[in-house]
Amino acid sequence: MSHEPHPLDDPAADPFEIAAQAAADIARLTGVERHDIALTLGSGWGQAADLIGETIATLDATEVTGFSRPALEGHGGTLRSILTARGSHVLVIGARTHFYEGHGTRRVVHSVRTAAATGARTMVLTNGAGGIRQTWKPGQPVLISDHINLTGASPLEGATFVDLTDLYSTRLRDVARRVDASLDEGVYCQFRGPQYETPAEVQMAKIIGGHIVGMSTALEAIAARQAGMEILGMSLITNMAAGIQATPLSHAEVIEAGTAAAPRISALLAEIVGQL
Ligand code: 8IG
Repeated sequence: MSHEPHPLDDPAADPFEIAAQAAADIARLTGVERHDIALTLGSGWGQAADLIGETIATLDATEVTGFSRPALEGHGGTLRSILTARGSHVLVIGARTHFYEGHGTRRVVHSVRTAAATGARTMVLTNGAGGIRQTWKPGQPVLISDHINLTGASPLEGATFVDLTDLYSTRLRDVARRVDASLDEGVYCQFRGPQYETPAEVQMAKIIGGHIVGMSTALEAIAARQAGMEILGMSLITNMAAGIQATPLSHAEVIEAGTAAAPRISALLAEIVGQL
């Protein structure tokens, strides 16, 4: 099957220029000149968009430069512009590209760079993930306090030395805990995937300081920091990581935990976004 060439696959292309074009597409198609907050919705978090505010426009991501169809298969693929009660413009990204799709980090972080180019200063990254902490239960949302990038990859190119201290903003985690004081937090380990970890890999992640295992957020957070955004990361623990629970992981179980938790965590996320 042949596809149109993807603009980000041209090594001579400037990914920030393509993100600027995408942001111009979004401004034109939504009629919203600038966005203030961007929100990427991962597994289980999808219903939050309906609760955040008034939807100004919904775009098919394929209408926006760089969000081409091949990168979107199975991922909904919409971008929504929402106006909150406080008057903030929120760009909701329902079109994540995962590193395991094999198209490289430029495509993985294009949505984040586009969000920054629309003007967003705050990036909220959500995901579904596995839990290492014994006390966590499937369906529980947790804050990301830091990450360990085990992908061996980076969205940064060349000698781009970006500081990652307080990557997952202490201030924004405090805002989230003002909405729900019971929110726990942990260190997110990004594996390449798409296979889930072996129990030995989960033990390794635990020993090196990880509490959450996932396949998406670390690379996106690095790009968001490079773009100067303040980041809030939240994981929905959809399953105990391999070997932490006695039974094998099943994708159906992951989906089921996400579906069951969706109304509660979506309301929580919408309330937090309303406070940002
Ligand atoms: I949902 O257990 C979900 N995503 N790496 N491990 C990794 N990613 C995940 C997991 C998990 N569950």
